[in-house]
Amino acid sequence: MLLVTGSAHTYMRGHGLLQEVERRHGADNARVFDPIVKEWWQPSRTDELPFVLHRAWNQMVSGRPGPVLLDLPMDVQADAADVTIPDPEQREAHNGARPSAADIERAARLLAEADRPVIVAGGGAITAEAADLVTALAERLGAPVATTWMGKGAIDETHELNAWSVGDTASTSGNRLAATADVLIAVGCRFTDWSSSSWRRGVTYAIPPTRLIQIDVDPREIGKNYPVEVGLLGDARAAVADLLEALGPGGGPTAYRSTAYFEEIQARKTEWEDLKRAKQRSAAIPMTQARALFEVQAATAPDAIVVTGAGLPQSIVKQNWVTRRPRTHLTSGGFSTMGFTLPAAIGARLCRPDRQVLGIAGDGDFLQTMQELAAAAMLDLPVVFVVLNNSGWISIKGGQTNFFGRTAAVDFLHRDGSIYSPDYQAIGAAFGLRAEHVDHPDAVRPAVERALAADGPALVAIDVARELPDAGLDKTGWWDAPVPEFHAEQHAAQLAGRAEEQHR
Ligand SMILES: Cc1ncc(C[n+]2csc(CCOP(=O)(O)OP(=O)(O)O)c2C)c(N)n1
Ligand SMILES: [Mg+2]
Repeated sequence: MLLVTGSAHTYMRGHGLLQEVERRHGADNARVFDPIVKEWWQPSRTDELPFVLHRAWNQMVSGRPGPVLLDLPMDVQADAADVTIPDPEQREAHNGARPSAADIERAARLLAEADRPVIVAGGGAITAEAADLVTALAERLGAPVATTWMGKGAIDETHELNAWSVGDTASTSGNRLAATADVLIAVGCRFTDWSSSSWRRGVTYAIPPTRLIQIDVDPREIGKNYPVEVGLLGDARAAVADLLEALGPGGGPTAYRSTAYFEEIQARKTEWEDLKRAKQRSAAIPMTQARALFEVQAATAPDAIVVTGAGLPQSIVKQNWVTRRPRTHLTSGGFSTMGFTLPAAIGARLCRPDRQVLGIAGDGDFLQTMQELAAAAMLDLPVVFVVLNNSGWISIKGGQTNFFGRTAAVDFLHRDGSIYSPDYQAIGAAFGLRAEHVDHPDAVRPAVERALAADGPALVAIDVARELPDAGLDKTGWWDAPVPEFHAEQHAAQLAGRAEEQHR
């Protein structure tokens, strides 16, 4: 993303202009973005722009792609200049980096000798458009593919080698298979705490003894959290293509389906699918979020784009939504930002007007950016906003209960203790959306079908459970959150887990 912001006139910097941040340096607004952009520019002259723009473009799209910022002083915007526009052909990096042939050879040998290979696909596999090759590698090796939060969609989740996700709110199958792999090949993932169960040995991974082949385009990721046997620095698509070539022909369903390993993969998957079915098919009222999502998905096309931001909906979508294609599961991932869902869903539909787009938000997430409904209404944009209403920040309530044994300030309540909820159907209608309210699981699917058929912005507000266990999700791993000493039991459990972490 190229962000363009307006800035103080160059000849007035530091004087305290309207909206200028100038405590430590004049026209300093750009530094607010400094930690989250790849690079930023603040040209002082209009004729600098061609030079700055080709650098900004290159930085934005190359290596690990990311946001860049152009902070443009008002006079630089207003001035005219005679410039020569550079030829992009002469300025852009066209080919992604490729790992060395020697490293590819070593990695291929390791994989060919592996008894229990596992592929972990992260967001990098999707960004590099490597999903089809990741699947081909899985089929060549008979290796299950486990995905991180950002990697969901790197393999069709109905594929027999899909092992579901890794980490704390993920899957038992992904964790068990990844933790018992002899060779693990990571494709564009950072091994974050959430997807690695805070690196506790044997929960999601055990590296070592598992031997790690790590593909990443960013050198600072190689070996960052786990030691590598082979680090493959380069574009994920190029690296996986080279590995496939080095491995040569062979493998495929006829070879892997007859192995004991394949049988075990299927057994692990069945265990997980049985476990999650309890909440997914639950008849409880108010309904579980997993049941609500199961019904929502039943109403949508296989290539529908689903967007989530934070809280339980974000994790429950990760666990329950069956993602068939890359770039159809959009999540704020490990930043887990409330308020992400609505604007991101609007952006998704603007980019892909040919797709169904559903923004699935908790009531807390929804309340942070619900004014964006006005944008959807003004653009008459067919997006379905699903509000999973549990009258509170119930994910935080779950965390407080688990870690501290008590809760505080997480329920939306009146002063007399009764539950408070805005009328979300009325909010949708007030903004001009087609809006419905649903409180029975059987009513979800038809309501979403009607919302999709409306071919304009629509909202479906669904009452979901707010009491555990129906309100919660299936925890599958471990997360290290320090617990105060005065909660003796939880404190001891946390220290015991911490003693097993592998992240130095
Ligand atoms: C901007 C922002 N503020 C605070 C948080 C911390 N936080 C994470 S989930 C959550 C509650 C989310 O509530 P809701 O969207 O209603 O989902 P629920 O867990 O209740 O289903 C909070 C406060 C956050 N992730 N992002
Ligand atoms: Mg909520």
